[in-house]
Amino acid sequence: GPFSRHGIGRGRLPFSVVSGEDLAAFERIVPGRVITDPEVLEASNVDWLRMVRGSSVLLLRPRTTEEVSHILRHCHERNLAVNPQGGNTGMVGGSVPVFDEVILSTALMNQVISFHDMSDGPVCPCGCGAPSEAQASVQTLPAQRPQWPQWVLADGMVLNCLSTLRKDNTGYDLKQLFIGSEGTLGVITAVSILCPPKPRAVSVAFLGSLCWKMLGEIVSFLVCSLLWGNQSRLWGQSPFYVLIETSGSRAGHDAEKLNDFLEQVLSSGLVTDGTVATDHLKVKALWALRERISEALSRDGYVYKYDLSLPTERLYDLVTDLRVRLGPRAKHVVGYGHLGDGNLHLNVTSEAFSPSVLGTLEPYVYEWTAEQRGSVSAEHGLGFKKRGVLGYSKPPEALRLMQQLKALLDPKGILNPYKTLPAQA
Ligand code: 2HG
Ligand code: ZN
Repeated sequence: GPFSRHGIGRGRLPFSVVSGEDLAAFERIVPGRVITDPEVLEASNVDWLRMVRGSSVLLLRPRTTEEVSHILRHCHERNLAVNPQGGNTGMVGGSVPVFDEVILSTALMNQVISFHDMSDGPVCPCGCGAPSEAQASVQTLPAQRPQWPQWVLADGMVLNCLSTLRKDNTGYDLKQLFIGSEGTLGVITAVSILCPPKPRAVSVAFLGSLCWKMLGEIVSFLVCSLLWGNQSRLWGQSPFYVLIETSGSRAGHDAEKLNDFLEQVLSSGLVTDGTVATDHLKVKALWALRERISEALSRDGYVYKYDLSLPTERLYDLVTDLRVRLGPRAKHVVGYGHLGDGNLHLNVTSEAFSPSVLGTLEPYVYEWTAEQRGSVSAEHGLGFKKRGVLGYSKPPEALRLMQQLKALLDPKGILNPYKTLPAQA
């Protein structure tokens, strides 16, 4: 089960168990949105990768910050553990319960509260649908920069720091503390985001290259795959692929710049194959090739996932190295990700879960990453699966401070227990 695979050496902490009285109390707080039907709960108990599964008997669907506050006040008083859940799209088992935590879903908190046209972008609550809905209603790019949030603390206290100011240096920057906290310090119920206007011109280039190293100099997204050779005629010819998107306000000007770039990379031999799109549907189709890699990997077998920040020039070394180390025990060793950010998504697949493959990968991958002074979680967080490896990327003093902050903000430890921070001895 997930415990041995993810090195969680302990059982359920002594939280209360949901009672009939609790259900009645919740029914008063969120009438008609207290879900106990096991069939409905199933989708919230399991992560989308179907690798981590909890056994919660209760899902609550608040619509307002006030409702979240009342729910948490009750859970705090009753010592009930809570699993805050957004879109449940996490990669590290952070968004589902581990045992019987009450699932607090923000799915219905999807209304745009206000939108400031000329100034700073919309303010919207943080329901999982919010960014795309906000985007649809105001024709902007996806949220580029979260600004100031509002959140509810473990005991139900509401902290409203919502504002559309671009600059605010009054005291500690509390919002940073909640970024990466994965629902262990509070529940974010609304956020102000700055949305730039939708660009008038978008071009996407999808290029094949013989050499990975050279791509590093010029691009922000790297896709490498031999796996999906039959997904499209574009795949399978080159060992490496890169997807580049440009956006701007003048189509002619952008096309000229992109063409100059393409001419350069083609004549230098960097790129051997490729296509360019400005048409909306073709742009979407090219992005789908990149965006569906994760899903394709899930169908290939059991997946060992790593999300590493590494110096760009060493990014791919780990992939080739592991192909040798794992040999035929691995079906595929795939490296892709966000090259411009130095972020490698290292994915290894095998026919079924194998302790020997895991033993070759760990702690090797983490030690290798630590030696490069990289990060063992670039963007996916630590959640349930990676909570034990935080120490590879942060010194003991930082870990201790995180534990102290957790104890200060959530003294009973009811918020997303078993997640993010290593289990304390
Ligand atoms: C992506 O960039 C996601 O596609 C998922 O972060 C990465 O599945 C993965 O390893
Ligand atoms: Zn990613």
